[in-house]
Amino acid sequence: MEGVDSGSGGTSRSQRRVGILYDERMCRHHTPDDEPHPENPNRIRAIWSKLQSAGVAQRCEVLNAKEAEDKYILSVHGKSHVDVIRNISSKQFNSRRNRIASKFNSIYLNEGSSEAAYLAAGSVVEVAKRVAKGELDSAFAIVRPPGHHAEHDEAMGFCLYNNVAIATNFLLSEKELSINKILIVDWDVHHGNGTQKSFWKDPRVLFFSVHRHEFGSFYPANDDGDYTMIGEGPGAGYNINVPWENGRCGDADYLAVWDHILIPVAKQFNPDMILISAGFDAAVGDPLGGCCVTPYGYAMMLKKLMDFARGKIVLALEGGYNLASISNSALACMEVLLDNKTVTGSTEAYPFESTWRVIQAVRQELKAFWSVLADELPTKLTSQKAPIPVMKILISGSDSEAEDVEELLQDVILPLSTLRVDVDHHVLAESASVSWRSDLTKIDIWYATFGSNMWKPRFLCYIEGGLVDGMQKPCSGSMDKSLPKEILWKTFPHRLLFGRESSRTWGLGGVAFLHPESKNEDIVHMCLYRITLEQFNDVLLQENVSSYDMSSPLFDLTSLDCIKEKGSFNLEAVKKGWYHNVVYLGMQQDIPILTMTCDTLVIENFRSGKVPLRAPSEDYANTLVRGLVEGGQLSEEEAVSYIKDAATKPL
Ligand code: Q9C
Ligand code: ZN
Repeated sequence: MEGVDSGSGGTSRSQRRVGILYDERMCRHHTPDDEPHPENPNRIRAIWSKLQSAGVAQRCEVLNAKEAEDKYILSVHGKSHVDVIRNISSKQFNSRRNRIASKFNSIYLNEGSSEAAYLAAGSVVEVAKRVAKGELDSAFAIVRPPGHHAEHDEAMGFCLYNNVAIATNFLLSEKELSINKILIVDWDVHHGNGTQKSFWKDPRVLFFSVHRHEFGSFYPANDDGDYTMIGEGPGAGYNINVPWENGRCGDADYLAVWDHILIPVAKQFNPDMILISAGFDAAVGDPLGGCCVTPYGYAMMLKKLMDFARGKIVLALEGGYNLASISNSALACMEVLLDNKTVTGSTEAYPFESTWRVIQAVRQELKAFWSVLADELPTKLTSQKAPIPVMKILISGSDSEAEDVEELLQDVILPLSTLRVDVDHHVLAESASVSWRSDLTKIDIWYATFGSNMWKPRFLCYIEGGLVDGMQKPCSGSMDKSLPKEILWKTFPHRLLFGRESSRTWGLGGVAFLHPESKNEDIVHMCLYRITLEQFNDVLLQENVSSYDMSSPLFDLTSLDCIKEKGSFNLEAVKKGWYHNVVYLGMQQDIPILTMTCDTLVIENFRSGKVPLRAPSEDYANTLVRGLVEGGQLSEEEAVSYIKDAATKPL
C-alpha cells in the first residue's frame, strides 16, 4: 500500500513553478532518408502534444531550447569528439556522414544532428540553471538526441552528447549556484555508461542507474553496469548500479529498489539537486525495453525523490520508444511535479525473486559506504516474491478524476506479453462489496457465450485470471475462483456478428457480438457456463474494461427480475463498455440464461458503418473454432465456415 500526500517536498506555494522545455528544432535530427528508427522525432512530438492536450503544458513555464556552449560540453567530451559533432551536419561532410556514423555503435547522423545535439545538451543546462537558481521548482526537458550512453570520445546508443553529464558539470562549475552535491538517477532501461564514466572518481556526483543487464548481455552489453562497479578513489561508493537479471520488471521491482536502496542512500547523501536521466523505455509496451513500469510506477518513483534537494528536480528525456507509453509516463511525472494530484496505489504484484537477490547484492557491495544499507533485509520481506498476476491501480485527483482514471486505463492499451502486470486494473476487493457478494454467490445463472469464451480455457481466464495463446493481455479473474458447476451447449435464434477494429485483448480484428433481438432465420451456437451471479458480475466488469469500483454489483437481483420482464438490461455504470447490454435468453433447469452484448443502437451503427464491422483476427477466430470443436458442436470445417458466414453476411 502506498499513499503520498500532496505538499511534500519543495515549497509550500500552492502552485509549483514547473518548467517544460520543447523545441521543434530537435526534430531535425533523424535518419538520413527518414528510414524507420525507434529514436525518431515523433517521440518528443508525441510527449509534447500529450502534455498540451492534457492541459499540463499550459500550467508550466514553457522554455525554448538553447545551444550548449562548447566550454561546458568540453567538461565531459574530448575536443576531437566535439569537433566531429559540431561539424558533422555541414555540407562538406555530406559524402562522409554515413560512413562516420557507421563507425559508431547504434548511431545515425544527418544535416540536423549537430544543431539537435547542441540544443539537447544546452536545454538540459538551461532548465538545470533555472531550477538551481530557484526561478523554477522543477523542470522537464523534452530533448533528443538522448545522452546517457555518450562517452568522453564516443557517440553511441542513439546518443551524441551526454546532456545530463554536461548539465551536472555546469551546475558544479557555477559556484554561485551553491550546488555542491548532485544525485543523478538514471531510470532509462539501459545502463548510463557515459554518465557513469564521467563521474567515476567524483564524490560530488552520486550516480545511480537501474537497468536491464542480464549478466552483461543487454545493451550496451558489457560489465560496466554490474553492481560491482561502485566508483574509484574519492568516488568509491558514489556509483550505484542495479542490474536486472531479467526483463519484465515492473512497478513492484522498481519501487522495491527505491525503498531499499535509492531512497535511504539519497537521505544519507542529501543532494543539493537531483537530475533524472528520464528514459521511458522501461515502460510497459516499450519495444526495446521489455519491462513493465506503468505511469503510476514512474509517478511514485518521482514522488519519492521529491522529498530531497528541496524538490529541485530536473528530468531530461533519454530513451523510450513506444509513443503512447512515453507520453503517458511523462504526463504522470508532470502531474507529480505540478502536484495537484495525489497519487495512490495499492499493488499486489511483488518483486521478482531475482529483484530481491540484486537488491541484497547491491546493499552488500555498498554498505561500507552507506551505513543505511548495512542491515540485512528481513526474510519476511524478501520472501514476498511475484506469485500472482494481479495488480491494482487507483489514481485519484481533485479534478475530473473519473475521466482521468478512464483515460489512463484506456490509453495505456499496450500489448503485454507478460503475466505479471497490466491485467485490467479492476478493484474487486473493496470492503463495501463484501455484503453483495455474499448474497449473489448463492444465486446461479447460465452465462451463455458466443465468442472466444466458448473455448473453456479462455473463459476460465475470467474466473481464475491469466491468459491463453493469442491474448495480448491477461485477465484479473473473479474474486470467487471456483470453476463452473456445469457446462452445456444450446443454439438460439440470434445473429452472430464481428465488429470493431481491434480489442485490448486480441489486438487487430473484429470481436464477436450478438444481435440482442432474435430472428427465426438466424442461429447462434452458445456455450453455457453455470456460474454464480457474483462471478457473472466479475465477468461483466472484465468484459467492459472499466474503472468501476465494484462497491455495488453491476447486475443484482433486482436487475434479474427486471430482465425477465423486459428481455434486456443496460448496465449504466459501464455504459461505455462494449458488452454493457445483458440479454435474457430464457430458463434452463429453472436457472436464467444470460448473455452480454452491445445494445441495438450500436447494431444500428454497425449497419450504417459508423462503427466498423470487421472480420476476426486469425488468433481470435481460432479460439472460437477450438471452442466449437472441443465442445463437440461442429467439425473443424463446419466451425470455420460458421465463423466465416457470420463475419461476411451483411447485417
Ligand atoms: N543489437 C537509449 O535508450 N540497441 N539508447 C542496439 C544492437 C541500442 C538505446 C541493439 C539501444 C540504445 C538512449
Ligand atoms: Zn534506453
